[in-house]
Amino acid sequence: MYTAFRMLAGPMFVLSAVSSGDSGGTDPIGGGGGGGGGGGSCPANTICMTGSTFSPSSRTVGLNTPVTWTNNSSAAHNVTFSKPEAALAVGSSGLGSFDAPATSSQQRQFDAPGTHTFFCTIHGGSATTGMRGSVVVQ
Ligand SMILES: [Cu+2]
Repeated sequence: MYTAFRMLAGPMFVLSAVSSGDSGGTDPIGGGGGGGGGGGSCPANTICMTGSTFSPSSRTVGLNTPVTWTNNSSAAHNVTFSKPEAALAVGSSGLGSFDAPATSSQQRQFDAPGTHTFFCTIHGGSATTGMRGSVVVQ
């Protein structure tokens, strides 16, 4: 009995040594699990970035209504508009396309009705494929 116990303890020790060496270089990527809270509940008029998707991928808003893009992930994204000139500044913010570093937020608004397409070029997005979304302004 005693012997079997000691044999079990051996492999466990090796496993823990391997996994602790493994986590040496990484940041709190595990903390991204907290994004689970935002998974189904991105706030109103907001488009969240989780993993390599925009969620929800489409929002319908009124004219001149601020839309917020929030990067909840630990990866960098960008929001590149098909028509950057249509993505207008909100307050003192910038206008047009923008970079979205981890945990950042930015707002834009639109004064023309229609579908405004945007995508993330870092994750293979274009107007028709990859990481992309749209704001429908009416
Ligand atoms: Cu991206």
